[in-house]
Amino acid sequence: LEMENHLRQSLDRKELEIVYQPQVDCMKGAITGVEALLRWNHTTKGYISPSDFIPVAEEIGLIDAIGEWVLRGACRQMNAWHRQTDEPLMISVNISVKQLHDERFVDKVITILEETGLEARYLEMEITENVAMQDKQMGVLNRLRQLGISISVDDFGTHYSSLSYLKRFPVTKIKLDQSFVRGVQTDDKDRAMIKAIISVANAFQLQMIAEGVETEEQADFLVANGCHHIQGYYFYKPMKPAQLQAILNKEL
Ligand code: G
Ligand code: G
Ligand code: MN
Ligand code: NA
Repeated sequence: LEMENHLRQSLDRKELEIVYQPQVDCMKGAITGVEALLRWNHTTKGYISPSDFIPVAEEIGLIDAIGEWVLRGACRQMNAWHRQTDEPLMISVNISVKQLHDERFVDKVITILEETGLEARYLEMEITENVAMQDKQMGVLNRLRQLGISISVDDFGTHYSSLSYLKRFPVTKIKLDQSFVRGVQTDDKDRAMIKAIISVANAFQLQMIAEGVETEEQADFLVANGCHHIQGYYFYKPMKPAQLQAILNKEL
């Protein structure tokens, strides 16, 4: 209950913050996108992980407001970066399935794109497979796709019915969960799973990215097997905008 009350005030108190983690295309040797990741710097408790407070936000009906705040902030930041470079990066924003239940969601997204100036084709929404995803939410995803927004299945392979999802959903990308990547050097089954998921991505003509890549061996294995988009500490950790800005200034 205490967390609920604090969470309700976190937006007004400016305790929420967005950090950005680059996504690298190993073939190009360049950053091609960044994922926006929410952080809560609680006044007394310090840093609280989104894994802990997003479920609370969903439960108390605060996810729409928080999600909108993240989306607006991330789009605004990316549009600012776009004005400084010739090679525009993609911005990936995590969207809770609960947000898709809001019938005004698509209109809010359109408004945010207009307000921030970001073109829809540079926005990707990362959505985790979820039982709450029903036909109605698929309609929402289709409308987002029609606007030119990309849809990525986050944590792919860890939840239920992954394959039937891909058949039914208008997705553009699979995001390989870090639990598989962690086993690259030690677990035959994880290696087999990664290869299988890469085949699935190819068969469905979907883009693919691996997350949680921490070592050279993991990156090498992924690239050798056809997954060359990589996100993970091996390349970059999530960082504050100013720090990423400095990296982009050097790179681009
Ligand atoms: O960045 P970190 O590893 O702490 O994130 C933990 C979890 O929180 C991840 O599953 C991530 O998808 C989720 N998360 C991070 N930022 C957001 C956000 O802005 N919205 C939602 N819904 N989830 C987020
Ligand atoms: O579920 P989602 O993909 O949104 O979560 C991404 C989370 O993974 C982020 O919170 C980010 O902080 C974390 N992350 C990103 N790269 C790495 C990594 O290389 N190792 C670990 N352990 N976590 C990572
Ligand atoms: Mn994500
Ligand atoms: Na994930």
